[in-house]
Amino acid sequence: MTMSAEKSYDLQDSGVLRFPEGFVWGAATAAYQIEGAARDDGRGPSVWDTFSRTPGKVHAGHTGDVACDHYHRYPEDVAIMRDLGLHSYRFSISWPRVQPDGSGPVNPRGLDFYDRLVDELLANDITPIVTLYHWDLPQTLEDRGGWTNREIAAHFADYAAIAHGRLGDRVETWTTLNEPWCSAFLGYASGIHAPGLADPALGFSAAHHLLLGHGLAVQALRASGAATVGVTLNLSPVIGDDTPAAELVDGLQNRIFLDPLLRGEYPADVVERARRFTDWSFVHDGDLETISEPIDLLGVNYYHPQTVTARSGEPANPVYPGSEGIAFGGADAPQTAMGWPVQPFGLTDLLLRLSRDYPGTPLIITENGAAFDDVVEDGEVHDTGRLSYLDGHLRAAHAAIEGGADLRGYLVWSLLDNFEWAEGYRKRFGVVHVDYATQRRTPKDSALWYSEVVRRNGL
Ligand code: IFM
Repeated sequence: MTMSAEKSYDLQDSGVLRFPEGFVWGAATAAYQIEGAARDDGRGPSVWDTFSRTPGKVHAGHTGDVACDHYHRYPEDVAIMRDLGLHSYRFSISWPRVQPDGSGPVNPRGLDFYDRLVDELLANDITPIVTLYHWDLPQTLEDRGGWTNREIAAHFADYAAIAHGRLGDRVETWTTLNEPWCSAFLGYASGIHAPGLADPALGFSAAHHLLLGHGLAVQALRASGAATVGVTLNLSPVIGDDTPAAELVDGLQNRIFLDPLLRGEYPADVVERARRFTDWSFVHDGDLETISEPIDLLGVNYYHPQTVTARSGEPANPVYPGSEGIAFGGADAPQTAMGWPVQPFGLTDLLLRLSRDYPGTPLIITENGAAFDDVVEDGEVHDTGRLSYLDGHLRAAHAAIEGGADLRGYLVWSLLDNFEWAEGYRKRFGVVHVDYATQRRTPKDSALWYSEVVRRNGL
């Protein structure tokens, strides 16, 4: 889908907006970003342990060794969510905590942690939503080729069954992957994320094996009796006056995952463009049927649209292999601390586009939020930038519901400030501030405001 830059919605109207009854409000996190306890209770090493120790890969050499120490402080974090009135909490399970080598022996002490966390959530009336994979691949599997090795897909399905076997009596909603685009194209095509490989061909093969792992995991979860199964994608509408450029980037960002998952086919234009890197021989007969196994829920992570302009001589953006001749950026909008434009209308357009082009799959916003340079003043954090970002995006989500999108919930990214991957701890996305020296948590103004939104089920 492409959009013209002029398109916008009236998001300024501050009349009362109510969300549908039963709308799910919550917050999201991920294991490596908050847990810490990297060597506790038999956890195996992950690619992010290795990558963060590789000089020059992560800002200031930060690692997830301690992070928010959530592994030990989870009761306090659950209490914060309870006090905010959140309905739901999306967290990820660390594969190397549960299966230190990614296949073979299970580590019961790792599963015990998630057992305790789920019980604590339920005791506080908070519904758990589990993500099975949020980027912390067991290093042993990476040593055998990681997501570029087809064998990993079956290992992932085994791990899904193990996790469901322990938690499935209390957890209803399961998502397989978080943002496979990042795993494939930041991890294997551009080297920005772990494992730090930079080869476009590997990016496409990793994308396919992630999708195959998802499909096999859906089958494994269904066989174990999982009630609701889905996947989370990071999707960005592409804005540009040059239609072919915008179409190409839309294919490389969005349709490369949406089409196989929800239509059982790779988009022809993406297949053609990628032929300069790969012959696609990693796609075997029957794979697309597995990948398009029906799902109950599509998780949408939205932060900002992509603005693109055709510009001859422009080298390819390594995260979009084959994108030479296209310049990225230049949106006329305020920016967050990540340098990302604040353009809430993109969320409305995205949700309506999903409803139109991929009908029949309920949607949930599994991440939306913003980093700002927050400071604690007299025990308070006046994060007006984040508050207005969230306000704008909730209005945008509401507009999409009014336009017919089947949106079931909204999970803010993130509950806590945390390890922002290659950016280390310098970018703060939390609605709750974390002082990493003391591990003190301070709900920001945005958290208190969000709590009111949840209470009123509206704005
Ligand atoms: O922190 C990340 C998260 O792990 C995945 N989605 C985007 C967030 C902000 O960059």
